[in-house]
Amino acid sequence: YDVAPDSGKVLPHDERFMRMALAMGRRTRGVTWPNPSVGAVIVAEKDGVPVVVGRGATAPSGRPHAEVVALAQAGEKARGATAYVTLEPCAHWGRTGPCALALSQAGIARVVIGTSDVNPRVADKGAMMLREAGVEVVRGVLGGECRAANIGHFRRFAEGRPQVALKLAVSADGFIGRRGGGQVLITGREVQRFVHIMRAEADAILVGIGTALADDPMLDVRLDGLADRSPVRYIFDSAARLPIGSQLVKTAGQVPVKVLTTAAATIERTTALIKAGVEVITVPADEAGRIDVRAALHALAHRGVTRLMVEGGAATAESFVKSGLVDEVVLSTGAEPIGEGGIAPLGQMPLETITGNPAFTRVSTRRLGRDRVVHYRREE
Ligand code: AOF
Ligand code: ZN
Repeated sequence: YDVAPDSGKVLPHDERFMRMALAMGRRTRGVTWPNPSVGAVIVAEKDGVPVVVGRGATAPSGRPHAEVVALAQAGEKARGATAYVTLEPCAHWGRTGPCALALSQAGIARVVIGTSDVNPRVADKGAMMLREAGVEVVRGVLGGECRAANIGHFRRFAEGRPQVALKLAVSADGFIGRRGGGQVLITGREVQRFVHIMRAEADAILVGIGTALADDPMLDVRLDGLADRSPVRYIFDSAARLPIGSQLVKTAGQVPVKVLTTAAATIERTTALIKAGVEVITVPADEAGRIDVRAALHALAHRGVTRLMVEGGAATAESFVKSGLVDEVVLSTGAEPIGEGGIAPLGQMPLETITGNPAFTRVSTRRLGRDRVVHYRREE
């Protein structure tokens, strides 16, 4: 098909409105999967000044698309206006017609696209459909940021796995807990808040059975204004040991719980979990009998997950780091030491596997209360 260069020229204010579109898309991050969370802004000229006449984000569950929401808001003002979209408008017939067609039919004269799509049904076809309708098209404005905003969507299509962020919380002396000590508070309230926002922006969250047994966690989002944003909960549980009486299983009716297990699990265990409303997914094991990380991630992507947050514990974090499939690490460090009996965060691997690894770049460092949070990203 036609991959001729786009016709349009970049204008000085294009970046400003693309930034606004990025902020719109972020509003529904974590709740649009399997779709990406796209942002769209429609800008009309009024007395020579650009004015925003419509804004939209991909709706929860993935439809309607961002462009449709923004066009509905703009109404007649869309005629002759410019649309800013973080991702190439779709070109396929889904539950509704293609967004590229909706834009041209609404009279949009110019479309500024952050990045081309990776979905083969859309890639380059959306831009082509617009050009064929006589719409001026510009691509690549804040392209890197727009790609990063939906990196999970790109990874799911290109690599068959979600984007993986590993969250680690260590004490001042580098431990995640104390042996036999139950749940130890490592970081303060500000970091907990930050973690709940991260959870809200993830499609799915994953912990190992060790953590599930030791802490009996809920893994939900408990923040004002962010209710209904809890990610789907996955457990690495090679022998399907998750107790039927656990918080996770008891709340499976509200927020889905999925157990990733291996052929080592007994039929009795898996049947009991299924009866309790848990989805049981059997994946291959590695030589040590542990869940094969790549196979597990493939199963998640197959179910639509684009952004996964891994919350430990040590064995699970070690498996993920060993697999080489961790894309981001969020490391929070508390103010107090644990001392005797401390549990290392990555099992047999030193934390320097991440913090001292040139493949991981420190993208931000912030202080939250008495704690420090460092965000690392693996170079592409
Ligand atoms: C857009 N605007 O807001 C989003 C788009 O299953 P469907 O029919 O909803 O299409 C999903 C595909 O559309 C998805 O894989 C991605 O390529 C694109 N997402 N496109 O024009 C949007 N979320
Ligand atoms: Zn669309």
